[in-house]
Amino acid sequence: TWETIPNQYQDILFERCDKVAKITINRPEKRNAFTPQTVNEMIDAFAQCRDDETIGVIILTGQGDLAFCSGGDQGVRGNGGYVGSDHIPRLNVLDLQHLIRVIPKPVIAMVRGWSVGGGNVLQLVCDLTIAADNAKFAQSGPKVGSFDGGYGSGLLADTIGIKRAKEVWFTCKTYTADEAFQMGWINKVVPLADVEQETLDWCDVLLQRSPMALRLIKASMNAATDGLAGIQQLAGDSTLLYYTSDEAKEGRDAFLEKRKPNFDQFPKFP
Ligand code: 1HA
Repeated sequence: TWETIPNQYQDILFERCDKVAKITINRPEKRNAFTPQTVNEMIDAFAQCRDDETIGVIILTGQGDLAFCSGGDQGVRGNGGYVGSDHIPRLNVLDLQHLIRVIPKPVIAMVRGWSVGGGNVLQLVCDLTIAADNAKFAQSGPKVGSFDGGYGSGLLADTIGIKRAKEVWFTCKTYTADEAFQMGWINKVVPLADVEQETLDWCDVLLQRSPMALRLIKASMNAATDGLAGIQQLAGDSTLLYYTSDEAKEGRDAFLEKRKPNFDQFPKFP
């Protein structure tokens, strides 16, 4: 059973079940389209999950059976981006995509119904995707006057191949869950009624694995695609591990004690 994590969010639900957090876009009347506010709330919730040592896996999903997410809310699209109460046009979902890439815990998209446009890119940047058999996948940008040439294109090409990625974007056609599975776009398709249990079963498996190993595999697999920013993430993980070593502590302690560090005592592995 899910318990609500205390929050002031308006557009999302934020819940946990033991070590699993669930972030649910809660605008079903708009097929879970996002506004800058929705995105800011998701960024805040993901950041909380990142800091919370007791959370091991994060599920991203949409409220109801009809949609995971239909992308940017076209009703608040102004000139230059999506506009919130501060009247500033934003494409802040790009910040959320990046956060999902670098958060050092597995993120699983649980997809029911439509996964479209910027919503489908969110699904793509998640580490794993479990879909219900009613899921439908599409990029709609060239139909509605938009495109995502970042992760939405490059990571899609890495995921399903260049020819398929161009087909998806050029035609804007819709793919069934089974078709998406065949293309290597998603990890698993199950009957709608089983999708949450299936997702939780995957979470249970991941929670039995070494969190540091999962962290390093995620960073390693993202590094090439993300270029120097990806190397930064992976290198930051090396720094983290190095800081836990006696060798690194010797450097810090010698500085604080105003003496020369003695690094000779440490092994030089081949
Ligand atoms: O490309 C980007 C970006 C690129 C770079 C950087 C940032 C980006 C940020 C965002 C995006 C984008 O997301 S562009 C793509 C925007 N999304 C779409 O083009 C999908 C538009 N929606 C649909 O094609 C369809 O609604 C649907 C396939 C998701 C569902 O169809 P269905 O089941 O027939 O329902 P429908 O009647 O169309 O929709 C139900 C209600 O939800 C409608 O409102 P109502 O008439 O009841 O008042 C509908 O207008 C609303 N709705 C659905 N999607 C959106 C939406 N309202 C606003 N924005 C939506 N995206």
